Amino acid sequence: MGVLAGRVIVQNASLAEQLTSLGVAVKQGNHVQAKELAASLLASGAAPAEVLDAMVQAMHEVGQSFECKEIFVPQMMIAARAMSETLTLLQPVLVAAGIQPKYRAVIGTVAGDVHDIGKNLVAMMWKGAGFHVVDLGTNVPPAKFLETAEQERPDLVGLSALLTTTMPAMRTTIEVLQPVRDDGVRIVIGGAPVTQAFADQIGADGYAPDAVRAVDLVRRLLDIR
Ligand code: B1M
Repeated sequence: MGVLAGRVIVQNASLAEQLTSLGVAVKQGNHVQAKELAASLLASGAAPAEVLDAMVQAMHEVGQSFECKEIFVPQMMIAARAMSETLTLLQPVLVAAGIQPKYRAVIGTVAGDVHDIGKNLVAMMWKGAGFHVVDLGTNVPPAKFLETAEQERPDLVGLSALLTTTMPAMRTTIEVLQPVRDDGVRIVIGGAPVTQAFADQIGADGYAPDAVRAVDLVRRLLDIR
């Protein structure tokens, strides 16, 4: 691997080296390079899960650098953009492994919160698991969740929150969703500050710590074998 005019050049690199370069590109917020590397990795047969893991790890490190005040919001934003744009390449590959949607889900990031990378991953994994997913985006008011759930009649609604200050919006959203819960809609929650204890406290039907376990969770909840 060499660096030419600020660009990471990967020639005859091993899979591990390419994955490392992808992580570096995400951390640097180099979305062009990140997409090129992810496309090349997928074309050379890398497992989509490995490509995803490299980016998730990179974002984790971005968070640590932010906590240590080594980087600030703008750098965090460009890293997030690099990851989000690269995820669009992975999405069809992950979804291709799925089957015709038999189950339906609505997902969104709760009111006051604009973090969407983890939520997008969960949505993508649910699609990959064969769900039809309606993604409401970020900063979603409780009434919007209810309106969509009434229209879509999903099997489940997923709520994501990344800020401790927006966790209370999960409780409010669950309360507002009571009419559809009475009809059997399950509510699952997740996000970095969320825990199983919090999910129990606010009466969610389930909690998953990550996107992979979010698939296991909904399969279990809906008794999908
Ligand atoms: Co923000 N931010 N951010 N941020 N940001 C965090 C969350 C923070 C922990 C950083 C830090 O201080 N270390 C901190 C929160 C502290 C706290 O609440 N205790 C923080 C802060 C403070 C803020 C601002 C307030 C900063 C400011 O403006 N001063 C601001 C808030 C804006 C708002 O929402 N109102 C803000 C803004 C931003 C950006 C816009 C710059 C950007 C978001 C861009 C975007 O999402 N499009 C951003 C980012 C990128 C982060 C970090 C660095 C990375 C988040 C991320 O994408 N992680 C984050 C630090 C960190 O998490 N270490 C941080 C990767 C992603 C794959 O993981 O989202 O956890 P995650 O998702 C996981 C699991 O949580 C789980 O599965 C996912 C995949 O495995 N999961 C679910 C998520 N949702 C789920 C739902 C489920 C199940 C599982 O079921 C439905």
